[in-house]
Amino acid sequence: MSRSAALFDRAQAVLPGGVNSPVRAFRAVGGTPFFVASAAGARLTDVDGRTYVDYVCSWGPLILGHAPPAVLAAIRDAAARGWTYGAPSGAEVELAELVRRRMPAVEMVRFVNSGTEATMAAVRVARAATRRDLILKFDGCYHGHGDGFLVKAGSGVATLGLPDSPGVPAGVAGLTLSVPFNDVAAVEEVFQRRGADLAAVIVEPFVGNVGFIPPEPQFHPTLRRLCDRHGALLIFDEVMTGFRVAPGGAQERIGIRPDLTTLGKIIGGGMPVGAYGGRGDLMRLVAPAGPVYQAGTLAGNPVAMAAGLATLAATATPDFYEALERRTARLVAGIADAARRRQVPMTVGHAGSMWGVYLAPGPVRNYAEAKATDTTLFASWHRAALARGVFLPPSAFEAAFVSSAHTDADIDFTIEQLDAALGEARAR
Ligand code: KE4
Repeated sequence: MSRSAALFDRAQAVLPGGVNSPVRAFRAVGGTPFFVASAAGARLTDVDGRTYVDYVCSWGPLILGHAPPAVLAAIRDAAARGWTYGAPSGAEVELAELVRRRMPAVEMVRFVNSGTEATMAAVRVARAATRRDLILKFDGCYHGHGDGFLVKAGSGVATLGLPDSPGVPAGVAGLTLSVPFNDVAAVEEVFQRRGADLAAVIVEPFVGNVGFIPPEPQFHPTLRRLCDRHGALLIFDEVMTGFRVAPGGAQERIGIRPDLTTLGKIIGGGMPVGAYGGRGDLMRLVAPAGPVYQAGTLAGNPVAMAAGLATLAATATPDFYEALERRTARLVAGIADAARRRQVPMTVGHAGSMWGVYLAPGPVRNYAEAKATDTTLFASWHRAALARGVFLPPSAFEAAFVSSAHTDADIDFTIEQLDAALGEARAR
């Protein structure tokens, strides 16, 4: 028995499903999840000594790869001065000012400890500001595990095929409407019927929780126009896309100014950080400036702030993003070429260094179309790729990432191994 298998046996006795986040359990792709011993750069090493080129990148935070020296030094330096004060520190102000410089629509920001907290708080602000209760989300989009978001959610909920989630009161789920992503007509219909009751629309600008689905050109401008017309607020959930798809996130890439933005992942560089922010008039509603309550013991802690500052400092130039996008484009093109040569129907896409692959002719424009892709072949391909030292997200309903630690040689190796793995998967 491998060390990973032995650890997984022990883990299942004390951790639900043996993991601390469902998608890590490999339920959608089969097999036993590997347990990590260490990670550096673009690679993970498991407890059995196997090494993998990593395209999960901790589900998005690690745009610089694992344990980048500059971020490690910043964490060490901050920790040596104490790692939580329960009182304000300068690093929180510096990171907030940096976020505002990179995302001007975020005039004011509050740090929390996860993307889930950020989206929960952002919706609370929107409901307080509009005095309305309804929110509109999109099928397959995942905004964390807050009760109101577990309605036709993506990521692990989609991966495990859960009918949303038990434990969410009907009264709460009933305040969340959901229509297909990219479906302008469906959005117009909801606004026509319920526009006066809508507090906010919350959307993943590029969807990363049902695989990778880019927005169609008219989609976000329509959301912006309808929100303005009906007095609803537009929330861009940029937990995954923020500082990933462009220096200023998806809102810069798409050219839309949301009223509120939620962030996470990259702004903590792998330490637990989430954030919500946006228009000053809205954020001044948040306690203690205003009456909307939200709080957090470890929010803005100095080590997480230091890791976020060091990470964003290393991604501060357009050249950084251009080089990352070029490398991702080469990877994605190489995978698509392999599929074409093997006559395997495949749809690939990327925005910046966020990318995804569906085993289907495509196009894949929404959750229903993503669900209709060949997830069985994907699972087989994932297993074959893993055996060849390439770690893809263990679900067809997740996006993958490239970091600045992935070299051209890593990309070449990956294309070669994924090509061979596709051949093996097809043959099964
Ligand atoms: P966290 O609470 O996991 O920090 O963030 C929730 C969240 C909110 N919004 C978006 C757009 C997100 O992608 C996420 C979390 N992403 C998933 C990956 N698909 C986290 C991975 C996991 O659940 O283990």
